[in-house]
Amino acid sequence: MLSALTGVHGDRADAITVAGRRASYEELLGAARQVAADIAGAPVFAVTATASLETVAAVVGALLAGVPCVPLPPDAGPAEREHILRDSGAHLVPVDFARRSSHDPGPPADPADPALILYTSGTTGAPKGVVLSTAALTADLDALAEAWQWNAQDTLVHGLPLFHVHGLVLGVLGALRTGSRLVHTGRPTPRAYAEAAGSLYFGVPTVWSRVAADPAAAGALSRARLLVSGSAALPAPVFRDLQRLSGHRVVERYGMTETLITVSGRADGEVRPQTVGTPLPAIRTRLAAEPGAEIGELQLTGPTLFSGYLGRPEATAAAYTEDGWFRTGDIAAIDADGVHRIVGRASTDLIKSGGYRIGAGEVENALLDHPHVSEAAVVGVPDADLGQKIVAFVVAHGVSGSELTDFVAAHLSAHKRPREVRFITAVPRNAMGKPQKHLLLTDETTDQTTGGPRNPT
Ligand code: MCA
Ligand code: AMP
Repeated sequence: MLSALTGVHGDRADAITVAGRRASYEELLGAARQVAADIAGAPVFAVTATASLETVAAVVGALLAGVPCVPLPPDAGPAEREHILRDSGAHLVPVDFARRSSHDPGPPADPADPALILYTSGTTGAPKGVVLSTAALTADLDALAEAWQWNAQDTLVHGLPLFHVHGLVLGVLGALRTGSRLVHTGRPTPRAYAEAAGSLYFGVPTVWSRVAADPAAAGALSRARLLVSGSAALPAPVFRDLQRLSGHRVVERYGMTETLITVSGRADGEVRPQTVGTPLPAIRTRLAAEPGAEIGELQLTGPTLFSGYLGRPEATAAAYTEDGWFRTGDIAAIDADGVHRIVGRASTDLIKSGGYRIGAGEVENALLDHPHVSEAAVVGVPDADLGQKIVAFVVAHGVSGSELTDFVAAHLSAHKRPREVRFITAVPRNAMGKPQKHLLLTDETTDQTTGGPRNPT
């Protein structure tokens, strides 16, 4: 994974820039060796995954020591944080980039061993730990490097969070694996993307939509080689605007925390809007479609798949078909030339907002922890900026919508907060008591659209 650290940029003072701080590979290796020494012998460790050089050193230290790393979202509230630490058994290890070691931590770990444990939401319950091996990570990064002609001549730019696959695996490990320079902009603002003057850019659709709304920033990206979008569907108007303003047809790729990136457009291929390209080498895909139907659940196999959900063999088994294919839960179509299109999700209880995957059940449970909330149903509503925005329907008295938003933001993490709270008199349910969420978006059940309750008590 780390062979490129001694490559062409081995002695560059600015091989890595994160949120304005620069480091050479030598400095990074020194800080990572110190982390490796600090965690040696531990079964697993956690790091507060701020957008910082410390997080990069922690992850490289994990690989050097062969100890899996759990990157903790920095704004995780007490409920989420305790869950992740308890579930993984990891202790938080502080990282100081100024502490460096020259001690070689020894031979690399077995590639089949866990390298990262990333927590991700399901439709119900608390997030599960997705165990990713070094072998899966390297298989994915090498396939992407080939598809995107990504190499040590590139400067990769992005500003994505360092506790998910997109920002951490592609955005950090990908740069280290290929030996490209990395500029992490701290936050993914259009201006920061424009100023970074990179050759290769990563973003979620919300980021691209904001870049497209800033013609000067989008125009500055015309000097780049390749723009890549993923984590959610890139809207066609954003694709068109970026082509007009930057000259680039943004390449889309598709993946999941559990599978890593499995399907992608290519730097040397034809790029069509609203398609995610073809399966990476060694990935096989199929659709579980009704006879005669052209769309169905996308299922896949290949070397980039996770090793399982940590401590949850039943959930892991349930994620696979009987004949061993991973069920993505995404509904797709495959064109005659093998180009894949993602057309939706099987479950409405997994929400994608700003590229973050958020389980409706987790937000509902957080709302129900509030003493004034008696019922809660959470849905994802189409939103021009975020793709979907979280809307919470609650039965509650004596509390305002913004108080509930703050409650969820503090309890879980800020990106899981409802962007809108609507007060209703009862959650519509079927005879079995199951919420009928599709009925919630009709006006009849809604007392009002935003803010506090109509009759606060
Ligand atoms: C606002 N804030 C609050 C509240 N309201 N904080 C606490 N309580 C509140 N009530 C704060 C936030 O903490 C944040 O602070 C600031 O306001 C802005 O809020 P935020 O929601 O973060 O901003 P946004 O502008 O809506 O974010 C858009 C975004 C973000 C930057 C695009 O959604 C993002 O980073 N998305 C990337 C998700 C991602 O990487 N997904 C990849 C998953 P402050 O500014 O201080 O932080 S991996 C994956 O999907 C697969 C493998 C794949 O295919 O890639
Ligand atoms: P996560 O586990 O956070 O990585 O989210 C994975 C989900 O993101 C997938 O199951 C898809 O629903 C969605 N996703 C990722 N990339 C794309 C894309 N290019 N187009 C549409 N959906 C995507």
